[in-house]
Amino acid sequence: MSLDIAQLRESFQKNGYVVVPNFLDNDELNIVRERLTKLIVATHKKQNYEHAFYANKQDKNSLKQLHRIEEDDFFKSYSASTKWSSLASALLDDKVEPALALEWFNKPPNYFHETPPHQDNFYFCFEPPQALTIWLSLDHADHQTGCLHFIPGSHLQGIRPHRLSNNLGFSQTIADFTEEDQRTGVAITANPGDAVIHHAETIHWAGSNQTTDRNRAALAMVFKSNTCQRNQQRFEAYQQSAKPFIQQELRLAEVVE
Ligand SMILES: O=C(O)CCC(=O)C(=O)O
Repeated sequence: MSLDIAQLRESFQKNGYVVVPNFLDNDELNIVRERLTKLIVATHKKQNYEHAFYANKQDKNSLKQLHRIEEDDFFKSYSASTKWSSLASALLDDKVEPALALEWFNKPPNYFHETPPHQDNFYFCFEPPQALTIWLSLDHADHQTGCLHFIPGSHLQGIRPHRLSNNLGFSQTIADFTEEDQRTGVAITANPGDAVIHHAETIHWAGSNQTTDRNRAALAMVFKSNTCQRNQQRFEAYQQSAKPFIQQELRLAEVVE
């Protein structure tokens, strides 16, 4: 596949997101899916694994998020593949470190979980904010299953105030999010194999999955440029603010048990 990198970079830098259709061909996509399926089956067997988020602990089909995927041997080497880092590097126009984190985001059918509006760098605390996420669509992400929405250019406006969210798996949401923000969001539908990339300060969210029979899964990889560092003070403040949420999340898990 040949990519017009200059055009992708221009669009990413202007809007704070860009889509690369068919970034993975079917063969590669199937390998990633098979490996994820194995990892998910192994996860179901673990008791109270803290990096797995079930909408309902009694229902393994309700798994909505899996963090620390990079700890799996296959994904550790897969995430070091230059296919991903060269795309990240081209868009940030800088050298990047290997992927920092891999997460599986799912919206299982019959659970109506939204992704609240947020900016990733509120959690990452990178300065300067030279970081992005490549979100590889594993299913059809559309208006029914809950596709991502981005506010174009919001990555150039700084970090908005965030507050605790009541949403399992996403501890924070933008505190002063308005209807106008909602209206400005651009919905990004995606097919399996498409890469949807967003800057760490782009405001984004996703609706809930309204279907009864379709998953909306994606594999997300986070990259940062070599030149940016985590601001430890900000990061500790964020962790402090997220503490009540973790307790709340445990309570939520008790309710659904
Ligand atoms: O998949 C989703 O619904 C959320 C993804 C997200 O927030 C992210 O990749 O930063």
